[in-house]
Amino acid sequence: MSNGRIIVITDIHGEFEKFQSLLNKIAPAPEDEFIFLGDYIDRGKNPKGVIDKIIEISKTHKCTCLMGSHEYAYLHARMGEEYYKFLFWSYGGVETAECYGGFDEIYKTHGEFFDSLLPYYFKDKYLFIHAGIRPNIPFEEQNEKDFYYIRGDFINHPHHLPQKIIFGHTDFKEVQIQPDKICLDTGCGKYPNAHLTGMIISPDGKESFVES
Ligand SMILES: [Mn+2]
Repeated sequence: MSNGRIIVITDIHGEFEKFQSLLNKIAPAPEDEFIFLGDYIDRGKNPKGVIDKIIEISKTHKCTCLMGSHEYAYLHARMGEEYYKFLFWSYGGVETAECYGGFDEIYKTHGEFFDSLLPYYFKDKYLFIHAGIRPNIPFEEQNEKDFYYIRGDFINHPHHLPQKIIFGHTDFKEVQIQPDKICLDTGCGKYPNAHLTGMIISPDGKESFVES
């Protein structure tokens, strides 16, 4: 057991000020650890600042960074796949390319970060993942794309894994708390007045939420 808190943040979407404001409110202690659930980029104006900040945090804190649908789309767009090029440019990639000074510059600047992103993370009684899993299919047989893109099929059905799943990807006005899952995406990057919401798991297992 660690004596630090676990701080979970998802779907920052380039909103550097909201990210910084949330960090100020959380006031991380050296023993705290961070888990980021993906979607660092797209829509907001400063995705480069967001990723630079995460890299900075990772020098002083344990950080686990997961792949989001937007990073997955960027990496596949980069490999020339038309469908992902369409997704990238249709859902906020314009702002990201502008911030980095070009599409290729994103990878030139932060390729190492993109290549280090994990598909999911099991810890204690939790599974952390960007979008979810497909219910009623064993974990070993899951399709990786569902980890980044699934919505209603996951959200509206019990998943029957022993872990509680903490995820983002689908935005709601408030944090969605169900017995077997919690969605933390409160629309940051999508709506000007939306908060970025962080989840804190204290060493005694208590769950709480902080807004930017
Ligand atoms: Mn998102």
